[in-house]
Amino acid sequence: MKKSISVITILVMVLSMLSGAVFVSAEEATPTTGAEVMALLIGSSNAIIDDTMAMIDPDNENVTPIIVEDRTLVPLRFISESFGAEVAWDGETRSITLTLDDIEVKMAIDSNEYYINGELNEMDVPAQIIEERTLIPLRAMVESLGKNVFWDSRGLIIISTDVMPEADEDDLAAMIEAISTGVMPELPEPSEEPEPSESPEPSESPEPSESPEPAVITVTASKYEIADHGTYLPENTLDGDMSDGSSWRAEYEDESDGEWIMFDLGEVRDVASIDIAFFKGAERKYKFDILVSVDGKEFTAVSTGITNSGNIDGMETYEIDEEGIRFIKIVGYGNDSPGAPKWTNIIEVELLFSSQS
Ligand SMILES: [Ca+2]
Repeated sequence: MKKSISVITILVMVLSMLSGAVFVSAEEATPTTGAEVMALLIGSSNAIIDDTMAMIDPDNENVTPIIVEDRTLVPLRFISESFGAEVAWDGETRSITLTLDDIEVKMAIDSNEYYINGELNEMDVPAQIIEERTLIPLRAMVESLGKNVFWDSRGLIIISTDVMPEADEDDLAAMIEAISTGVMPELPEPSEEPEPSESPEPSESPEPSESPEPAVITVTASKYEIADHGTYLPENTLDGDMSDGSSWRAEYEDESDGEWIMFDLGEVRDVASIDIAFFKGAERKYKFDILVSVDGKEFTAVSTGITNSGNIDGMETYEIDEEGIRFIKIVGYGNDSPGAPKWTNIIEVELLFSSQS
């Protein structure tokens, strides 16, 4: 079955929308392996990274960008790591070293001074710890990373590797709404290449009526891992790549509370089942729930406390059999391996629809 993945990233959205906006253009952007663009909102614990919704701190919804002394402060580690930077903390001197490509930035808590490659710079307000996280002024953040920034008076902040053109008021409002609610906006389906009609033998292989082409599926998660060895984004579960590194993974920190990944079908559909391939599925049994929702707010449990077989590397099918749903959420509670018991690690997911809906 052909994959239908949301290829409209927020980057595209941003590129097509910003106009007449206020810009601070930092130094020429440096290429990185991290995100291209991020959107944040003052007072919100959500952030959009490329086309994925994430929480700044999944354990603490009080970690948000805030205004202090008329200056916007933003969470240093979350933003830095999302853009591929490394952040080192020295507890003794309460200082931070941020490394991105050939940039090295040094700063200290409660100090207004910071150094970009040894050159002294000054922040309007000092780096400070709030809710156990380091926050620094937005301008110092983007200048440290060599990024561009856009903001508006409603508290929307967009940090981008590329310079951002043209803004549309409706799109800005949609982004603010998305970050406020934690639900990605519905985006139009990208214009697809027409199916090749070259085949000399027509209707040789009729499409199974079981799986009509879905609308754009978008995926979000409670959290995900960015590490030196890989970036385990939720959209890795929809990329058709079954290799180990192409997975979403998240570690939960509280027994009572799993980590989730959620698929938004973009429209209400009848869902027959979901195929899930777990990392090391032939060795590990992962415990998880499957929930569904019409509106993305009220969820109904389809299965709770189930596991994969623990002896199959590859897709296994789980019944859903729900009509008229739009959101499918998998909540993971880790697995039975002694080495990494708190991790949920999903390589690939495929949804099967029961009828044209
Ligand atoms: Ca994958």
